Amino acid sequence: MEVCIAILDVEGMTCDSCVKNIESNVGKLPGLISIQVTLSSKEALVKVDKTVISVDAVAEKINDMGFIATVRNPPKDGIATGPSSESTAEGKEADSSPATKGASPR
Ligand SMILES: [Cu+2]
Repeated sequence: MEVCIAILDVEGMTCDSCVKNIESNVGKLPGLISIQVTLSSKEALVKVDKTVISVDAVAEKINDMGFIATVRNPPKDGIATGPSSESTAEGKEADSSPATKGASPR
């Protein structure tokens, strides 16, 4: 069991029964640990066992019900964090080579 928590943006909810509807339908999915839908902020806090079900599948289920659900924080797959880690590695390389060159002449 591997717990994954994600926030989904859910468009199209108009009242409290939409919220109940999503919570009860999505709550039946195997692997779903908990779902908490907030009407005012149009979001759903979803906790799943990702060895059983993906967050994307939960979003799909909500879409099937006539809403528009998008995953706000995609589960870590390494792609989203690429640019920031790349710039850090570059900075370290640029730092270390001038330091070694500068140290030997003196
Ligand atoms: Cu409604």
